[in-house]
Amino acid sequence: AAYDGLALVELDEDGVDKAFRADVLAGLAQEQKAVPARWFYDDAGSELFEDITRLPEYYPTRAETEILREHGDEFLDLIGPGRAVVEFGSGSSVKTPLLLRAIEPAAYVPLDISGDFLRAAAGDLAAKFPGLPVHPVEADFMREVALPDAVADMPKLGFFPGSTIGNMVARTAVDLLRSMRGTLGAGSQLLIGMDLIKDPKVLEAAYDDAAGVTAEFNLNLARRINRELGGTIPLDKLHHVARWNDTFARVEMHLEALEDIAFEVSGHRFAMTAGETIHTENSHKFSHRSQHTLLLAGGWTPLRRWLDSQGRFSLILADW
Ligand code: AVI
Repeated sequence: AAYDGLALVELDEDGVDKAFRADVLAGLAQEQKAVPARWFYDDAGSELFEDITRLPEYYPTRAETEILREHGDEFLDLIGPGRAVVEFGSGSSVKTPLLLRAIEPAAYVPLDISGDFLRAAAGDLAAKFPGLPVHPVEADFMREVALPDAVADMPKLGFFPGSTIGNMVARTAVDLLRSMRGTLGAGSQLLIGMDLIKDPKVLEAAYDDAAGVTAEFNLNLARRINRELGGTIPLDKLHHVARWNDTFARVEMHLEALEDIAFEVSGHRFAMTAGETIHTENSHKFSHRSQHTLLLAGGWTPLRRWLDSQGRFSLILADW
């Protein structure tokens, strides 16, 4: 499911999401205009992200699925049976079953801020694994979460696939890793997907596919602003850009103005000159060393790293 998540959704009298409005108005007032990537994932955005995961250029989902499919025996050796698997995000219909089948867990606890996604994913999973206790928790996993009493005495395995950690700047990523430690407790393990630095052409293609699905995903954010916040952003004057930022080791997505434009959002006026951008996403990529540094800074000791057969993506097991 889509990652959604720093704050609980709060609606005002008009049914407008206050946090969305606050983030957009503050972000568009900055010198480098920016909107946090978590706002991509309305229903249309979540469907477009599912389409992205099937694109020929977008290798991360296939690469990580291959790792999960190939190394089940080693997961069982290193993780062992009888753990409660706590998934940060409500789970993918392909990746989660591969892990659960490999390690024979005692329970499955999906955490997600979106109750709808969570219930759908938990229901699918329960149908696939009839004997497995499933305890969905509707919560913002960026903060420490109290897990259900039913899993209190079980050792935990946190599962955070997809390199979603890469969508955060280092400071936020470390905060999240530390709150995961608090959520999972002493003796827990973490299995986390992290994408690797590679040829910028391959990276830029993964975020700017020939079919234009990622461009649509990016533009959908402006469409959402217009629909939900009374915006007048001229969508046909914005163009999708994905570029490798070597200094920060990340692919950045932006919406670039093709000419000078002016628009309103929630009654506030904004202008962009031709070539100016709204920064909409960071997707950090890692070296083996930077993965270690980030995990250690977050309080996790790396135990083992697996790569896909083409060495594009990694899955790392770490412990407390
Ligand atoms: C969810 N996240 C890990 C994706 C990524 O690769 O950073 C989001 C995405 N943005 C554009 N394409 C995919």
